[in-house]
Amino acid sequence: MPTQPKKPQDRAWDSASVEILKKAEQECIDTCFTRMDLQQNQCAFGKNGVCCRICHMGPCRITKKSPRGVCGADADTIVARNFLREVVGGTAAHSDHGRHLVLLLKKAAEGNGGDYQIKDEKALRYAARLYKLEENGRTKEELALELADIFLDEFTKQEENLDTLTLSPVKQQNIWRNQGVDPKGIDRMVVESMHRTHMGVDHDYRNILMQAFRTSLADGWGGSRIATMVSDILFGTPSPVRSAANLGVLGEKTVNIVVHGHEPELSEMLAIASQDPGIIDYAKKAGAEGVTLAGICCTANEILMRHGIPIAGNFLQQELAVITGAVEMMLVDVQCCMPSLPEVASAYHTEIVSTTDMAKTIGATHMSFGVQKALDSAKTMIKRAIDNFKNRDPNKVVIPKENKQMVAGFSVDAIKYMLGGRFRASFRPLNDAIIQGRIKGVVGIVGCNNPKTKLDSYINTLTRELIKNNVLVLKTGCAAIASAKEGILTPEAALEMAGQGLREVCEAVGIPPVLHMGSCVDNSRILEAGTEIVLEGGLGDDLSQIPAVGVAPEWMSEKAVAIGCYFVASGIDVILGHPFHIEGSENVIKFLNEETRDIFGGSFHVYEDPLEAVNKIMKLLSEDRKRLGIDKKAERKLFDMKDRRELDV
Ligand code: XCC
Ligand code: SF4
Repeated sequence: MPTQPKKPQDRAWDSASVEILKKAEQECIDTCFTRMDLQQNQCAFGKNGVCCRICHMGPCRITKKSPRGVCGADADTIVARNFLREVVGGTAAHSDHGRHLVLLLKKAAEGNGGDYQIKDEKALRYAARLYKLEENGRTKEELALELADIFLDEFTKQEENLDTLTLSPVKQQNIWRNQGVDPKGIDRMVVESMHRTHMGVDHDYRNILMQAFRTSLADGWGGSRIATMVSDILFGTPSPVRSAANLGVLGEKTVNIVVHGHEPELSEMLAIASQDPGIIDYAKKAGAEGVTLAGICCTANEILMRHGIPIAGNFLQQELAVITGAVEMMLVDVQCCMPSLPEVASAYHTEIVSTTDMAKTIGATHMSFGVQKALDSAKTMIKRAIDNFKNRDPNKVVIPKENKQMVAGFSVDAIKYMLGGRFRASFRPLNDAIIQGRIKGVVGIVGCNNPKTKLDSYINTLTRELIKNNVLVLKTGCAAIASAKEGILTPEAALEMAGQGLREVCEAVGIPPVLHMGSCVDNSRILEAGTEIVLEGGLGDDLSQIPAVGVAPEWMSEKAVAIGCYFVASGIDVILGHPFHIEGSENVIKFLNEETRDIFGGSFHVYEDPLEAVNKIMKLLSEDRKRLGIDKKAERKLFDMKDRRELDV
């Protein structure tokens, strides 16, 4: 463990972050990076998952000398219970976000949505068809209302399976049913898991871990999938859009407003309000050239995907954005917003504003954001930020130059359209490219940053190597932002960095080798893309058979744990850049990293070195390809492959 504090250049990959970290040092501002130094030698019991504080006979810690807690729970039980509770946290966060959107959809359908309307009727009708609603002759409001009620039922169902599960390949559903992990209502899964981890209930680590997978499925193929669908219906399905990323997007002469968090309701309105001529006028009267709206984390990804609003940074840059001294207001909603923000902001003129009653922070201004007068609320907030412009201290301002161009907005619909054109939108060209071996496989790189390792370093090293090896990369969340800052979310990047096969495909289609698919909940888009590949045919009949791998390189949140679990439960191998807090139980490790393979067709793998991860990924993809019979030999006999599949079915 290092005893010396790290140098800024050892903490972050991009020069903009390094520059601001130096500024923070000079101005003696604490950040998560310096606080991480103070947290060295983090608690080994917590790290190994063997601390139990589920009841008040404890807290109990498992050691060689005391291998059982007071109640008799051993390391396996304690580690598994702690793990399940993490999955519950992640599932609850994603799904509650989904619920908020469904409630908004319902209001909009009933005519009580204030400034919110059903923006994307095509997405609505597509969803209605997926859920087998009678469409003919019905208005979009009627359809939306029925759909909203179906979605709400997904949360409250008691004994029936989630309808949303049926959006997955049929074989996947059979696997889940046979393994007893098909989730019932989303809320029930969360509650049941809390019950099962109460003192004295479920003690069999395997049984507990299977519940973790079941709960995670209620996230990926439930709450998250619903969140994505409803966002698209309310705010529009993303399509390719140009934008820019990194701290350099902040304006020297404009009022800078940064949105941070996850739920798109407010940021959508801010995106609209920030373009309002009255607002721009107001900013000019305050001596600014206009308003720059930018984002951090997934709220940013939501408005990037739909409006091309630039990205100021990913998770570990939230404090750095404030330290530029150039941000008039940072609006936070839920998830991933550090409680340190008001403290950091107190050294500058930045006002931190919390916007939802379920998430308040000491030191932040609280401005409840009301749905009924959403646009007015957004304008009020922006005006307040403009009023704060005069307090900016030019002596404290450093805006790094760095800001890279990107193309984002790759919903599944957009990918289909890019691949096949308007009249024959389809995944066929992608499947063919995979079968021919021009693309070796598809890898989803997702998740956060973590100050335990250098910001973006693992993500960027891994991504570069994969595209060089002809792997098409799908990205979401802060991992996608890392690539945006790296400048590889552009079609031009394909020319420079991708291997020959991938380059040919990207050039023909006009897409970047790394596709930004959205926010954390939009990992459901990756599942959807995988399903499209299966349905298109020729690459197996469930997700475990297609050459695909998931990676969470620098993950930190409970949501990432849930995401990892639903990927594995969907048959997709998942590489972690650092392990879960499960090291205290050999049995739990073995179950998650090996036994799940026989159950679902995919398991977890831990690789702390990104290049070792690349080797493992290429090996996994090539095993998948062999099993499909599309290794070298089969490449020359494309059509035999199709015949073989028909025989298989
Ligand atoms: Fe949060 Fe979604 Fe992680 Fe980024 S990636 S740190 S969870 S913002 Ni989803
Ligand atoms: Fe200790 Fe058992 Fe209570 Fe956990 S549940 S704190 S192991 S007595």
